[in-house]
Amino acid sequence: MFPQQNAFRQYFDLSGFWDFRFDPEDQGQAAGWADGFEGSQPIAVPASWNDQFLEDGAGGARDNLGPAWYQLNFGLPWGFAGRQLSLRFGSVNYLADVWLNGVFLGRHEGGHMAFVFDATEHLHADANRLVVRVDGRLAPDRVPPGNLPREANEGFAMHSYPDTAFDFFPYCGIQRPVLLVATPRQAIHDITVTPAIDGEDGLLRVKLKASGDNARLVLEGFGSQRPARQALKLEWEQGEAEVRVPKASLWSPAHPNLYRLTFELLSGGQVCDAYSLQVGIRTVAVEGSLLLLNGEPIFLRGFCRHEDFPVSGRGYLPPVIVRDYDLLKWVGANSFRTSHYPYSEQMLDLADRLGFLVIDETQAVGLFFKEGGLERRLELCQQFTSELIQRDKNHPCVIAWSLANEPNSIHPAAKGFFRQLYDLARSLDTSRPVTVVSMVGEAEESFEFLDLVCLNRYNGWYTQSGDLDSGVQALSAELDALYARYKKPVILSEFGADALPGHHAQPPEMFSEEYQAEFITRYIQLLESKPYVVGEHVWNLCDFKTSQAVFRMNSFNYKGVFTRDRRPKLAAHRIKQLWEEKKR
Ligand code: BDP
Repeated sequence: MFPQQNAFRQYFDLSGFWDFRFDPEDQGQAAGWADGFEGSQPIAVPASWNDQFLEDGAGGARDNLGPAWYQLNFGLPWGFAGRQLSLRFGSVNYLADVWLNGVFLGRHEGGHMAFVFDATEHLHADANRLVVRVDGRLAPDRVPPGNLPREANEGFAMHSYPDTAFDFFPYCGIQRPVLLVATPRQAIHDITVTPAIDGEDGLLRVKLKASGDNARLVLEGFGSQRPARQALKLEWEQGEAEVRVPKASLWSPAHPNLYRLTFELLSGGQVCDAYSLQVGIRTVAVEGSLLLLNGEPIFLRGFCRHEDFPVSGRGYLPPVIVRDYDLLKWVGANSFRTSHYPYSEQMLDLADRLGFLVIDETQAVGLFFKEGGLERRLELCQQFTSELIQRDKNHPCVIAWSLANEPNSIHPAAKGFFRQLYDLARSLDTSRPVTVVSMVGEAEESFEFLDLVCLNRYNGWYTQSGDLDSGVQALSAELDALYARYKKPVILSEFGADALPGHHAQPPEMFSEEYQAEFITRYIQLLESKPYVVGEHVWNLCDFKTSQAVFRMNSFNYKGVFTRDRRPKLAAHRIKQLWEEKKR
């Protein structure tokens, strides 16, 4: 549960300038840095470390993936003493070890995901020292993987420096805020709200875990309606209830109506904790070749993006989030996928408010199945899937879970691997479709059990290069075959072409703005002519940084329809026009 501020809860944001140093010999722990270290330089938190410094040691700071150490001294904020206290990290990439006042609090593996350590017994009233060792190195037994032996990637290996098995820069560090959190001793621990629709009414099925005697719910709706109250009985610290919302205002992209549902925990007849959620009443379902929102067919128009910006890297940057939503609105999008890792919780809160349909993806990108270590990769993917669903389950904006992007799943082991992940996702949430975003097409046998067919295609770019006619023709045939075989709704989850901003060619030619605009136009026209296609996500909203490689000029992927500093290319204007016409 994201921390809140109310009469019972408080949090303090530890963002700011911390002390930082690299640990090239990996001797920091032996040298006692966990208790505090010297020889540091200031660093901004949250942000990736890679683009904050020009130099550090022989390799330079940019390509130095750690280990590195962070340290912060702070006093306990007023009002925090006597509470349950914890430290919450929004995202540390990739591996974090955390010490508070010399005491080891724990380790978390995997970036892009929040994790919490209890700190109640270890915080001092006056001076505290928080130390974090961060290891962002690439390895075959990490997810996403890197530094793979050449044969591991079944021929798909991209050779780049740093050597990622994925196409974005492996930014590392403390990339989202670190919060010091105070909660009551008797508290609400977990809330699950699943919406349903019954005629004109909405239903909110609520599950609560809390350590009090009993609880009550307060639902606030629109303007004049009075808040509705309802009791919720707890047994063994768990309780369930169904809240009926008469004549509900449903949530949708056109009308992102949100209710406010407050949980009050009672102990000895007194309220001892409270937590409020913004909830949207909407349903998602797959029926035949259709994707339904609130029982009506819906078509996803939008993009994939990256958390990526100059200097801050993958760091949490609120103005860029606002700008990106403005770009999405301007161009007429209603949807995006969190390629290729979970985005910040704040990004999803805004998607709820602004009415975007989100395919929420784990960080399982670049998976391979040939080499050893599959068990470990499965364990990590299971952890990431559970963490994602636990974190994002209450967002109305999230309409599907994506378990992975472009696994090299022509290998026979892939199907069993994804069957296990699919079953896990389904056991945690039955209210949303589950998918894997594939590049292998018909050979992706997991499509037999996945709820949506998500395919990435670059015909006219990586294949049929420069020849859009043949590319689009081949795509059309492939989509038909895919639907004929699996009979499920299809989303073209990536398609796009690099365009160097300011480079023009008529007739259109690869890498020109005209070619990108033409490529996307032809794809959109094709996709919207196929009744079983339910979505189109252009790759990518903005240009973004990658590792160095011969196929990545300036270490950028230029498939953005906006530049990295968020200016439109020709394609953005073209898409805006196309999607405006569709809406009419
Ligand atoms: C797709 C990947 C994406 C890449 C894109 C590209 O899913 O991460 O950035 O290709 O090559 O295969 O531009």
